[in-house]
Amino acid sequence: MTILALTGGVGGAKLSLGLVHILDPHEVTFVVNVGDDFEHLGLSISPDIDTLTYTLAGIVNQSTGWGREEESWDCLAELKRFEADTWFQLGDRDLALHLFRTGLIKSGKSLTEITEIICSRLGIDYKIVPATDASLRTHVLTDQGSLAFQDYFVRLQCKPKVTKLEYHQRIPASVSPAIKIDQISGVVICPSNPFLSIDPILEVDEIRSVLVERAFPVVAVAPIVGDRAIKGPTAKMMRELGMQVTCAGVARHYRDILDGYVIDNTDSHHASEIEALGMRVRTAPSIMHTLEDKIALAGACVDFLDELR
Ligand code: FO1
Repeated sequence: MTILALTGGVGGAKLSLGLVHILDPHEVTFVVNVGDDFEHLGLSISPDIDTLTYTLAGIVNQSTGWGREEESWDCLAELKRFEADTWFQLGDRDLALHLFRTGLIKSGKSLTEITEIICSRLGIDYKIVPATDASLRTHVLTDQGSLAFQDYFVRLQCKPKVTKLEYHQRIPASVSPAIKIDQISGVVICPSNPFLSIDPILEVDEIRSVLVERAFPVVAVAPIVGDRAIKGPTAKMMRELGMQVTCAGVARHYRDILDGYVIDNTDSHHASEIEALGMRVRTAPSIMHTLEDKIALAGACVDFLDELR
């Protein structure tokens, strides 16, 4: 039996790092968002998979939370000379991974198989699995029109006003074969952006339906503390979508799939409002600065799952 951790982006990778310090590889599977994936300069790029892979391998750039540590930028500088697209920062070491992945995709391997190969070459014993091997792409509808995810997020730096999210599937996306639905003992939804990181995972029908009809507990960690996102544009997007910008606003968004919700200590005044939605609340320090913070929050999630079982 295994816990699934649903994750995407930098906030998700932080809690995931905490989880690997308290769980063995057979006890947790990381299910990663692929809505951010795109093709750029002819390369297949899977940013959220790479953020988690680099984090668990201990080679992530600590200041950005994505990309490689000890990076160099010679290729990007040459691309600038050709007046190629350089708004998406691809470092030389990171490029090696994209070249490797793109070659394997061209040879017919699935993203699940490729991710497993990359993890094993980087010495990661844990299972990192894309939510689906099919094409599932997040599009952000804004006051500047419909934007592909990375256009919105990186090129336009989340400035356009969001009106709606869409998740485009060429064919109905089926769950990655590496996710064994009948082996799930619990689910942790990491404090990732609900619309950009978690909802695309829940767009995979089998994943959403197993969570709705669950035979195991599901807990989430609030990505909002006070009226601010722990990281990134979550609070701005919630405001633009007309949602209440508090941890309770996110709980309402997830209400069909949650048994438990971890909120920051400073937000304990929201507990009764959240419990009225039909879930239990646990308070914990949820801002993860140090490795100890990540391990403590991961421990609170796993204990909470045990309590709810
Ligand atoms: N995020 C940025 O804000 N700017 C970038 O130039 C950028 C480049 C990049 C390259 C490789 C990679 O794996 C991730 C990268 N990210 C960048 C992060 C990426 O946009 C993610 O989709 C977001 O962090 C959301 O999860």
